[in-house]
Amino acid sequence: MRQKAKVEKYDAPAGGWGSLNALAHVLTQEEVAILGSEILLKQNKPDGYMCVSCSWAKPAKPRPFEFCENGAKATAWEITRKTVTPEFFAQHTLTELRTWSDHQLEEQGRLTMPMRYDRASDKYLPVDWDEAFRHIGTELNRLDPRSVVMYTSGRASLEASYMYQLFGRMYGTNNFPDSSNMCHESTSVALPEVIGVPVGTVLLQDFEATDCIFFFGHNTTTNAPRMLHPLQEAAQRGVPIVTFNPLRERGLERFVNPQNPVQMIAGGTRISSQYYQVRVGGDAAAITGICKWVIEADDLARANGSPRIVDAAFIDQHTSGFEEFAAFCRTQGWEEIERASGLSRMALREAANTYMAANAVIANYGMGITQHKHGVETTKMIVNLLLLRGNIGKPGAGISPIRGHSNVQGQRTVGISEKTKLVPLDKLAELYGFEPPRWDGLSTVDSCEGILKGRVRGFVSLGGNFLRAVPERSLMEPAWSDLRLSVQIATKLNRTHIVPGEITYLLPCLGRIEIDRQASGPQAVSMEDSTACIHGSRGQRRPVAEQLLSEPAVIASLAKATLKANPKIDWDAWTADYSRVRDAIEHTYPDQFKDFNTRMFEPGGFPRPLAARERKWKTPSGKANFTVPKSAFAPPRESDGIYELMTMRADGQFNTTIYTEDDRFRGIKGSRYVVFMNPADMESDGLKSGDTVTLVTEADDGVARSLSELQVVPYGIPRRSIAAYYPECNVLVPLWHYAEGSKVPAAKSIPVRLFKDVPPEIIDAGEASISAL
Ligand SMILES: Nc1nc2c(c(=O)[nH]1)N[C@H]1C(S)=C(S)[C@@H](COP(=O)(O)OP(=O)(O)OC[C@H]3O[C@@H](n4cnc5c(=O)[nH]c(N)nc54)[C@H](O)[C@@H]3O)O[C@H]1N2
Ligand SMILES: Nc1nc2c(c(=O)[nH]1)N[C@H]1C(S)=C(S)[C@@H](COP(=O)(O)OP(=O)(O)OC[C@H]3O[C@@H](n4cnc5c(=O)[nH]c(N)nc54)[C@H](O)[C@@H]3O)O[C@H]1N2
Ligand SMILES: [Mo]
Repeated sequence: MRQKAKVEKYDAPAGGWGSLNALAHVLTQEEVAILGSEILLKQNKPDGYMCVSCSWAKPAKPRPFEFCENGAKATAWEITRKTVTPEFFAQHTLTELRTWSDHQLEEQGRLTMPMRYDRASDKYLPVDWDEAFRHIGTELNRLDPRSVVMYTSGRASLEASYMYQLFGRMYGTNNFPDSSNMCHESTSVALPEVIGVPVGTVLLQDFEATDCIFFFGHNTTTNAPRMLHPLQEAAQRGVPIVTFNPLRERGLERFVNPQNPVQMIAGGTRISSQYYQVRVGGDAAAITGICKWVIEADDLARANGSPRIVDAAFIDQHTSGFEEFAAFCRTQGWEEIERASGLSRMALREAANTYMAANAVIANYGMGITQHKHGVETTKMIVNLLLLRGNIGKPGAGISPIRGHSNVQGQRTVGISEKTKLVPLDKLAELYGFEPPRWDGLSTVDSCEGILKGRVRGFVSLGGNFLRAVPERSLMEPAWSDLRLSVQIATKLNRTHIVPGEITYLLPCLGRIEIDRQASGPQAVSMEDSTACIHGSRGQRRPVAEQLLSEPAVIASLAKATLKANPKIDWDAWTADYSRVRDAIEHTYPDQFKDFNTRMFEPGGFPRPLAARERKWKTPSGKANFTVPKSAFAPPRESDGIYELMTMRADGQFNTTIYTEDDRFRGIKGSRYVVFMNPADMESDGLKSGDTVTLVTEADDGVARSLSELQVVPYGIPRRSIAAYYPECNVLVPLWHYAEGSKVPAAKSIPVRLFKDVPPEIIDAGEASISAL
């Protein structure tokens, strides 16, 4: 039996005292005293370290405390003094550890020694670093580089990422999937086609100049809390904030800055001025409705000879495809739009009026847009909306994908990509005198498929928790054990580490907050935030264990152990002094990283040049492109008993890292095994609050996917939409259920059926096959 969750209505604003209490809880748990210590004062400051939690921009003039509750939690989690030692591994077999929860595993503290899996005892045994590198190098050389995957989670620095991709390409592979493949890849595919850049165009100062903010599918309260500051400032100036989200997310309603005593007493600021509970997956339809109102108003203005509503000069000079898009909007029926979006035409008209009244509009979005079957098209719909009134490439306006991990955007910038067209292969060939592979590598979904089919034989992971983050858990875990080689470079113990392949190494590394001392002295690293600004970061804390190596040092050693010597690369010199790696990055990307070493500590970071910010469109047409969606209108499947399940994060987690079992702002305490449901749906299914149900994925591919004992929580969510937590629900996601064009798993709308009494044969079919491993 699972522990029951306590469900309480959360009425307080986001931030405020609750924030400080929740933080104090994690700090006590991690046995670190960081409140009031120097360490948090250094977070996100030009002379400090860049937070390891989210990727939100860091202002040039930081607040005295430029951190949030969740950033502080992430810091405490990383610099905890709890450690996992060889004695710990001597006490526990991996079979035993596989019965532990994600929280229990990471809670043990920081990894301290390189370890190798020993099949005879089913335990990890300590190993010498040199011996580990030598053995891994030998094994890599036995494998076909095409069968080896080199995964990156989004935390590694620009320096580590650049070295990693270079190592991999010299070894002979382009198999560089990363966490972005499960995250904003829909953005990276959509934006180049329509505006000619793969990333967002806004800068922090645009939030000061904007007069309207649209917000789609992001839980800012929990996942980018520092962003609530610019939003709050905008709201205080009277800027309308128009939010589309199936759930009423607390911080998008009211926010109190916990560091401001006056606000703590006054009860905070409203954030959203208009809040639309769109149906899960209904954004493309909602945006079509808004655009339809804009086009109709513009048609009327044209007929009357009044000033145009759309920015006709911008559209003429800068865009293509407007007429086709306008015709598409005119022909869409209101009934279909209402059904698909779950919003009334009058609600959409209200949103359109707010949009039309503004001169400079920013559109933000997160996983609620990208992790859908039509995530790429819906991203393009957001661009259509902005283009109508010239809202790209002018102050106070632009598109703002809110990225996930703290350097996930930057890794793609410096060559972590499975797509060869995104990597300057000729340049790498010229600089380092080798012939890089020219074939496209495997994305995350492709890698999973390769593992399932036995084509992938080796897996090297620079951070992350691949097995827990990917779909199709019940098939992936058993298949993973067939890998010949698994190499995990990590800070904390997680599920992926305890499902061994034939040869398995667990290599512990420094975290970003730790002082990274090399031959030339303490090193700095750098990252790129969500607004494409590059920041330097210096570790502040003494490393938790002596044997830890930095990520660049681990990568350099692996490269030396695997590759033939190359006179054009001195891996030792790069490890000794990371500024040389930055020089190499600058040589590879001279336009993007001009004077990298001298600019990396500029307050606020230095912005990479982005053509779209200057209204230069590096698209095939040379214009910004309006596009007509081909398939974005999925009608709700109301009649056949199917629910659309979205999987999302709670306040007490960072991805697969579970700090606590609570989700404070949604009023959940003590268990993550809950499912949020519309009370009317509960009634029609004969369910009461607190009943437990089983979810079974609707698919006829012969794979049993189910998760049972989920506690029903009545919640304000559109009918036929339900919500539950990632990663627990990953057992329900079919591998083939992904965004068209980007292959981002469609984790936000999984078709499921819901059972109160479950036939015994399907009870936890998914989990059963995992424990049978
Ligand atoms: N503290 C903390 N910070 C984090 C993370 C973390 O786990 N914890 N993770 C980091 C990472 S890697 C990422 S990618 C980001 C993720 O940050 P988010 O993008 O906020 O991701 P989710 O928690 O999955 O929440 C998705 C949001 O979209 C809404 N949503 C779901 N479906 C739809 C839909 O169809 N339409 C609309 N309009 N909305 C929808 C949900 O209600 C929810 O508010 O956060 C990053 N920051
Ligand atoms: N169903 C469903 N699935 C999802 C999502 C969803 O919303 N729903 N979201 C997707 C998204 S957006 C993402 S980004 C992925 C996340 O997937 P990943 O990025 O693979 O997972 P994380 O949980 O962030 O990885 C946590 C682990 O990283 C390691 N780590 C932490 N810091 C460091 C470091 O500095 N160096 C190294 N080497 N290791 C470190 C620790 O060992 C920790 O256990 O999950 C995806 N999966
Ligand atoms: Mo992410």
